[in-house]
Amino acid sequence: MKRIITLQDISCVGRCSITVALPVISAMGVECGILPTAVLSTHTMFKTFTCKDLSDQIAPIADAWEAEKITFDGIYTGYLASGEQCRQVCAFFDRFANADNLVLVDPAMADNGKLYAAFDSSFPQEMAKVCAKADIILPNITEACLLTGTEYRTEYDEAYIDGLLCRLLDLGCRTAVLTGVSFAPDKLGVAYLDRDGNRFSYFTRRCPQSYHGTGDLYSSTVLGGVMRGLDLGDALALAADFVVTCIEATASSKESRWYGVEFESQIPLLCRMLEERL
Ligand code: PXL
Repeated sequence: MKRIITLQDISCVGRCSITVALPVISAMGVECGILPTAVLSTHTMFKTFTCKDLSDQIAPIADAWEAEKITFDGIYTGYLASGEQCRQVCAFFDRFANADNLVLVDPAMADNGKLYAAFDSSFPQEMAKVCAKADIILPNITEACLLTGTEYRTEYDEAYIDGLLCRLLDLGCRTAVLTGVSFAPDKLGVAYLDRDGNRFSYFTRRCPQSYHGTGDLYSSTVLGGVMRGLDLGDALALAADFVVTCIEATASSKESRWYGVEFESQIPLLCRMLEERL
């Protein structure tokens, strides 16, 4: 069985980061170790929240793993709480990333044209250094603009998306995947470009609802799929289909909550979708 390590926060309530990655990746048949980089009461979209930054724990935990000769088939990062934490994560990559494993970075820091409230304007350049060390990065369009100093647009054409993908590769990563791409009002999807010039895109129907944590659900499912041996395009498509299913389940649930997507009820379906594609 493949083993990955995910470095991101624990938001105790609200279905994002580790509380999504751990159940989803485990259900996909991949061992999911965690390195909690911060503990928050909820994610930062709530009016009131606490945050204990655990950046100073990353190096000693890495020391212990190195002493125990623990290795990982994948390293996956999501929301990082500070610029200092980005530097600690880069140092972690330098110790644990190698030619035989995969580094996937979801630079979760912004959406809808805006940086999340907890960050200042210097944060994207620290996250860009984390992206530089990745095999695969998965920004949305807002994050891609902040990472590359590109003007954010809500109306765009294929040339704009292509320009963003090229600039993301210039950061240093091997494959850039843009999420939340749309060229038609009723379709939403992803597009990627890699260093060898390979391109791929995949679109699903657009759901009118939007829930927090769908980006984390998407990245976790992509990583699970790739670790199970799907090629990247198949993993991106599987994850897109799964997220749409979860959004629809959330929208039709009586307990539908704005802060998180109801993925739990859909886990058996995810397992079937994965098995069909293996
Ligand atoms: O879903 C991304 C995310 C993860 N973790 C925390 C967040 C957010 C988005 O706001 O605040 C703490």
